[in-house]
Amino acid sequence: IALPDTHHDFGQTVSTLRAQVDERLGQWLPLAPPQDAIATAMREGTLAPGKRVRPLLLLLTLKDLQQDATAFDAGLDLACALEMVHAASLFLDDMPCMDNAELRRGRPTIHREFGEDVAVLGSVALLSQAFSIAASTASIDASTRNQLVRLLSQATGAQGLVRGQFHDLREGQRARPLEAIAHTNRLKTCPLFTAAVESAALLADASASCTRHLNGFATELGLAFQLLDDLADGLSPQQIGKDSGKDAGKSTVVALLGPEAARQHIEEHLARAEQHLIDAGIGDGHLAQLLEYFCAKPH
Ligand code: GRG
Repeated sequence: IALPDTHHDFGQTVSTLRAQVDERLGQWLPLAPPQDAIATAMREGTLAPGKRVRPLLLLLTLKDLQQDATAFDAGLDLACALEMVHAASLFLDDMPCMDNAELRRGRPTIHREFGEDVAVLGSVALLSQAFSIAASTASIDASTRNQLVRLLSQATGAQGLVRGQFHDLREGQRARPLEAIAHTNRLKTCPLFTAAVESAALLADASASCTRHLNGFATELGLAFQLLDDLADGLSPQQIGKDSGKDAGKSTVVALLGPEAARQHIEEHLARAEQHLIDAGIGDGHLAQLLEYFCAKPH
């Protein structure tokens, strides 16, 4: 008996969702006449080939919670808002005052191509656009929409990405114990992961217990994802392009314990993520396949 090729099928699902996200992003992003550097940077930076993990998390959660086409359509808008916040954060993260990177998604970083002024202004414009999209989400009641906007705002602001980034910048340069590194990783990488699944849970009107387990799942996946990112960073052109003064010697789990132990930690996070899905009652759905997909094909 031929077993279904689940990875192949799931790979198709992922490709289709990415294409849908990119099409919708293309509709939301400003059309860019060549002389409009801000619009061009917003468009190119956001549509550049990233993995679209945060949108995938939102949309696959909706699928696992058996949502219909109307909810999926609202989810696509929210997925775009999340990806725009993520892109905005990458514009800033790559700047000389932060990680000082030359390359992002295989292309010159925004400040290298367009200037630092455009990177800052483009980032602010992307954030503004993201909140406008979230506030305009169609076909949901006003109270749910308010909660969705608040969720995105909390994931982004002084208690979310901004806090995580500041921790990373200020603490990441000195030697730290494992717990301190894990704390920074949780602050900087998990907020948009948890916002993705919690947005889907809100759209689906999921139970408190299901939402709690989805949150646990996204946190564990985020932690695994950051370790994968650190592992890949050691080899990637991005790292080679980075200013040695800024980013070399950053205290990551990989730097502290070595790649083997980091891989062990990744496995542990992924196992805990899987358990959360089982506890949420969706242990054999799309999100579970996403975990397998990550193990088999980390990046
Ligand atoms: C909210 C605009 C704004 C800024 C907040 C700069 C900043 C402050 C936060 C950046 C936080 C940051 C860079 C976290 C790292 C997260 C991470 C793993 C990035 C790489 O994400 P991938 O692998 O990238 O999903 P792709 O390119 O695939 O999308």
